Amino acid sequence: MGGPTGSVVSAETLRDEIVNILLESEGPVSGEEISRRLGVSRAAIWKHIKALRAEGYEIQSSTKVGYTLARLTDLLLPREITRGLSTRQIGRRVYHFDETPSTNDVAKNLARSGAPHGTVVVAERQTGGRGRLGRAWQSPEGGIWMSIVLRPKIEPRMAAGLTLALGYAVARAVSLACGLSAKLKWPNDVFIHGKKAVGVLTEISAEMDSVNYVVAGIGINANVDVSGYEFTATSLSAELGRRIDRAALARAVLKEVEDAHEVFVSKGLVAMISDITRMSCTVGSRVEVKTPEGVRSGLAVGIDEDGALLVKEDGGEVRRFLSGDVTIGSSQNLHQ
Ligand code: BT5
Repeated sequence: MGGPTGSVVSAETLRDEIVNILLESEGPVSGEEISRRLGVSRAAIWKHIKALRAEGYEIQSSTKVGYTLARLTDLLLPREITRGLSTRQIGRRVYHFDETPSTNDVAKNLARSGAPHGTVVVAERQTGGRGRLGRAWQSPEGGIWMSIVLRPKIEPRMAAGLTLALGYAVARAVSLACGLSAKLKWPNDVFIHGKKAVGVLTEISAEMDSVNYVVAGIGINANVDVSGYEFTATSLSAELGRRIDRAALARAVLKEVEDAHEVFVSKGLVAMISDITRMSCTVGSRVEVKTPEGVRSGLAVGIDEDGALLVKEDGGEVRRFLSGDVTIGSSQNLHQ
């Protein structure tokens, strides 16, 4: 679209600008004023207002006084995520879908074709949401289904540590943004009051000695009704008794992921272990760990510098697990 100055401005940018003008204004803004400030015709402004309404923005209009923004959209549109985002790189580029099979697949394709560190893919619904080991992940409307492309300069053997650092970042974001006591279940599930509210699927592409990219897939049951699920789960809205601001939580997650990624890459997991252990509901509990080699059980006594879970088996021997499926039994409260 060409403006009167001859510059070419995308429809997306114009809509961003219109939302900003309406947000900043204390009262209604006339079509004429928006048209003058953006250098496009009033007819074009009207067309963009209609498009914004279709995206879920509640914009009132009166022929005498102009336009008023009564309510922002509830969709996780890029402009809603990036407004007020305080990160340097993560979330500076956001791809939004109403529906896609899996945001991790989209992010992996983008990463393969050179998408920069911090690229984000988000969807309102996933039709083929994935968990680990081929398991399905329920992804109806109201959740945050998001994948982040990361390009850490690390060796592939550090992947388990990064997985744990990412889980910690998401748990911290949920705690800070929602005021909930979120716990990290090793390696990267987030539990609230003993039920799973968030799952993280970390997928890695690596050579022998370097990582090409990591896709961190984060699934948050934000405003989701989980009562019909045949497994035990919870959502943030169920825990809080109200709907949450998904864009604000998405921003908090991006910020915490950026911070955790930076600490991990520059100082290693060792700099985060005490914080991670404090947030863990696994350490201090009796656990069963399922691995391809079989099931082992014992008391989870700690997490080491590689991100491995340390389990003291009933025979007294301490084993380390770099991956595996953990079931938590009774807590022995070792934190005190
Ligand atoms: C996970 O797997 O917890 C990782 C989930 C990652 C989902 C995100 S959403 C964005 C991105 N795109 C994707 O396609 N995936 C990522 P896992 O630990 O394997 O847990 C899967 C198990 O959790 C299932 O077998 C169910 O028992 C349970 N489950 C499925 N959907 C759930 C949900 N919405 N909330 C809580 N539990 C769920």
